[in-house]
Amino acid sequence: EQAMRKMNVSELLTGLATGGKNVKDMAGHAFWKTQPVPSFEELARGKDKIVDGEIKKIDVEKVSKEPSQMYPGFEWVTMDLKDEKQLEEVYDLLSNHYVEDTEAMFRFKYSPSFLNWALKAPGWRKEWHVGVRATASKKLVAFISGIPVELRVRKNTLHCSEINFLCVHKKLRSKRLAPVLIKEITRRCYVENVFQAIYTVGNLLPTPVSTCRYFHRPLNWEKLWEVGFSPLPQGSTKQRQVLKYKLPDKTSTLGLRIMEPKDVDAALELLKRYLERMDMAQVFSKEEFEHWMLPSKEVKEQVVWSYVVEDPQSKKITDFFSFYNLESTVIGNKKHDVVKAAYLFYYATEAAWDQDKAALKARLNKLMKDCLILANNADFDVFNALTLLDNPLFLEEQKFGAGDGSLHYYLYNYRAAPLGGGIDMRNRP
Ligand code: MYA
Repeated sequence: EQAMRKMNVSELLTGLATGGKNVKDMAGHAFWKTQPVPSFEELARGKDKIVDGEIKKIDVEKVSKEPSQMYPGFEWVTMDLKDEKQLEEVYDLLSNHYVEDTEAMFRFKYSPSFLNWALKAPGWRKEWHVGVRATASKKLVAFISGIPVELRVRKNTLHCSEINFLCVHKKLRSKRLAPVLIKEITRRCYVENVFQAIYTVGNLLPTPVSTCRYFHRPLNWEKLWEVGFSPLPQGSTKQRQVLKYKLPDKTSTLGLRIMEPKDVDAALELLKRYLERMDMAQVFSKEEFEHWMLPSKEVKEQVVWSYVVEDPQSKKITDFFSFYNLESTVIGNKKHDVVKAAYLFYYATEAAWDQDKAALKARLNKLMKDCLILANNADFDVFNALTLLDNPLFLEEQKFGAGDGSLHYYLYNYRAAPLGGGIDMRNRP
């Protein structure tokens, strides 16, 4: 009965069953129960009773100026990611020890170019790139990072940090190092007068403000089948599956082209208006928009792809979409080393203001079909998207299939009634 009650709470929270995985009550979370995050129980009492706002007032004077004690044999280090060697160390740690699927078939492989992009967003501070080294060998064994982000949650805009890339070497797992890293990055945020954070985790912890599900659209079905990602449905054949996912070579939207620096103002304006419809969204400055959407010319491998639609008559930018490149290592497969995945990033369309929802749906389907074609032509194997923004309007029609994974969205030191009206937050890892 206890388990049932917990299931109901998480279902209530997320609208999704957790399948009994990772379900513990607050008392079972020795670390999280000490942190300024809402408890499951609080939510179970009724979301109508929740008033959005800060959980704990932080007195910066009382925040320690020094890092907390580290376990014997290990030491804190602030990583300097401008130094290519140190960037490479973070890359090595993550490519061997970062997130895997539950069956350990795939592991995220963030390229150094990707890490540069994700960790050096405008306003980044090196103090928020926190590492742990083994004192004797100086080997990097753990990492956690933050970048600054302006986040609107309903009507309130928060100066947040976005916490990501928490990773502990496999040999040091289950030794309570993660809470030490989390407390240290928290301290480093507090001393900079940042008292809230956003983060996403695949596991259920106390307590998500929203939960999204992963959807996958095969591009190279045969390879996905060979690596064990896509099953062959009963009664189908390989040829039929390949045919099902076949895409044309050419896009069909009139005026669709690669986004250029001259489009930034118009595309940002469009995105800002579009995101106003969401309950939670990043508030982009121009500099941030350029950073996140315009591919850097300096990097070895391209990380982000952005396109606009320029109306041939009016010359107005009517639509915009983007996706990013994140490979996964295929663990122990003879034929393939990596799966090349494109992740849908931000998009916006004038059709969002059409009174008629069907018009939005039709427009998004047209745009996303072209987006899939472009990703396919860029040699991606699979196209991933979450159930956020207006994605549910095109996932099925564009032949996405529901994945096993969910992504929970969390706020630190901020209480908010569960978000139903759409969220923007990009597909963080
Ligand atoms: S999500 C990606 C996380 N990384 C991975 O999954 C990579 C592979 N796994 C690992 O490297 C380790 O398993 C990690 C845990 C490091 C994840 N978020 O040290 P432990 C809690 C939050 O014995 P380990 C991302 O990067 C766990 O519930 N808490 O465990 C966003 C337990 O606490 P409690 C987590 O397995 C990160 C305790 O830690 C996570 O050796 C956002 C166990 O510690 C997790 N992903 O190491 C972090 N995993 O007993 C929060 C486990 O209470 C940021 N735990 O249940 C909060 C905001 C901070 C800034 C605030 C500023 C104002």
